[in-house]
Amino acid sequence: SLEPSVQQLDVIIIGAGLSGVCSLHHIRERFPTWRVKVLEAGTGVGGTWYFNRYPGARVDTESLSYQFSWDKELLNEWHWKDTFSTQSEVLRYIERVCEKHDLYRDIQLRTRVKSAHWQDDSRSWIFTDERGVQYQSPFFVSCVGFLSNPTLPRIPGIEDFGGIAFHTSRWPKTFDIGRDLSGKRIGVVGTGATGIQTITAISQEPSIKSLTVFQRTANWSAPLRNEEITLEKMSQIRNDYDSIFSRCASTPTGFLHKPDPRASSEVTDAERLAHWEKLYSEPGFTKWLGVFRDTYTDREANRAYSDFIAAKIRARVRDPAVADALVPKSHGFGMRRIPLESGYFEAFNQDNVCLVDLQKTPIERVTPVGITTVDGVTHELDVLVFATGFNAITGAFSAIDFRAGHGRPLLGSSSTKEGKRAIWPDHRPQTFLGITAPDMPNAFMVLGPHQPFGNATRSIEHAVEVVCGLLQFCYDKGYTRVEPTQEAVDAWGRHVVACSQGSLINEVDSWMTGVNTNVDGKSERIVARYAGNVIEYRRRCEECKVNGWKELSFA
Ligand code: NA7
Repeated sequence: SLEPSVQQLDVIIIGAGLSGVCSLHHIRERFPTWRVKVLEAGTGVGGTWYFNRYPGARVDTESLSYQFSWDKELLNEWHWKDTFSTQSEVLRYIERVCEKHDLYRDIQLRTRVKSAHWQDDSRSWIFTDERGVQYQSPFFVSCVGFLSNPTLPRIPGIEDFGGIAFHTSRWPKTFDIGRDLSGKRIGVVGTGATGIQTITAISQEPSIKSLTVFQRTANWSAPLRNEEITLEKMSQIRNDYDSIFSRCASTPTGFLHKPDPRASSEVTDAERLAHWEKLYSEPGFTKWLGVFRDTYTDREANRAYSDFIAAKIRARVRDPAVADALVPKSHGFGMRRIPLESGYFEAFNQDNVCLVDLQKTPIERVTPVGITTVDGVTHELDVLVFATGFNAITGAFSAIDFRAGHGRPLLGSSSTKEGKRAIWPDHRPQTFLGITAPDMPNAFMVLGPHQPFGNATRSIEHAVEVVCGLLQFCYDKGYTRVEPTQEAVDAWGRHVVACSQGSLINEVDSWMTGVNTNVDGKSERIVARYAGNVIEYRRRCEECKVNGWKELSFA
């Protein structure tokens, strides 16, 4: 039986990042009398933009297309200082949204949810936080983020390190690069998007003693080409917002960038080269997404473009052996999410920056004084930074103990746990539209597995619209229970897999294909995200709505 102190709500949202903030605003607008509450682990709002404070953290989607489109007043008021904003500016923006719409009154910070139990008789979820406080509500919107559960590498001796060590997404608020890294020997493990940003920023800090980069897999990376946005430019942009958002709605990934409709083989050598040079000279993801349409389906087309980018890398790095180690060999350009950089390759021309190629000399162990590699060399370090990524997509769900419909856990090994099969065995998601999951009644996900991630804010706004539509449908019809049919879940799963066929992106290990060597049960590639076209995804959501949500069962 429940303690009387259980807080009663109509909707509980977990997470106060862009997804949670957007959900709270829209649910509140639509159902003004409902009691809605956001539970957030951090001491502030912002999610990804609250936690990732490492030096160099910056959004590499154009800020203009990354902000919310629904607050016209704020669009007119906000001056983005850069084409690609720093973490602190994005965070200030999210805080401003919360202040402006009085969202803070329904956001409870410093509250980490530990468990979520579905109650069949009362048709509601009961959440328990770290302090043991309970919250009950019929509806639940998960806004836990798809890159929010950081993972440390499994390296022997990691706990023995005598200096300061932390994961990039737990960079201490008070740790100042100029003051606290001054005179220090710093090591960074990991060269994904985060590693590349932070390595560049740390290398450019004049007071550091040295920087050692531990690279397991070289990643393709290309120039961000950030620029300051002047007052004058900003007022032009403001007049253009309608076309900016409608352009995003017309591209396959929600970004401003569209693939070139031509195949690489349809153009002359000179035209091809001219197009690549143009892409390379432009800001943002254009060099990843503006490519010829067959770049990620045709190996030969991909190899040619990869060679073009490799030559650019080699031209920027003085030592040919270091340049060679920085050119990826394991995969072609764009098969993983492309980190964008601002002087990354030039960092390796500095005398105080050293690259350790873990393909040649793997790490043997961490010791109290640094990192020892298998060649017997000890790299002495004062500060060790792990830019080792996240238990992505399903990871944040695994931090909450779900007891869902029929008492099933959400995650777990494929073998049964106390006779209950996990809904997503071995992190293999089962969903309908990525918004609902079987045996998860009345639970909706924003940026959950099987959703398109692309330009995250564009995907968030759409998912929130779908969730609000579903809540409205239940409200209008008086339904108090909704979940997808197994048939719909199976059909959607087949569609998600079909969409990923033929794409080279799905043939490489990365967080996008569900692989993380530091997490049990994540050694095999799976299809965990919707790799199809955002336009098709929206069309399918709309079709379901128009047809009265036949794929869901209501009671
Ligand atoms: P990523 O892209 O997952 O990168 C993690 C990096 O850490 C990558 O270079 C890994 O090498 C490396 N790593 C992980 N474990 C180890 C161990 N045990 N030893 C050595 N190196 C290791 O995470 P990010 O935070 O950079 O970016 C995630 C997303 O956030 C990004 O795509 C943006 O969308 C925002 P590996 O390649 O696995 O060999």
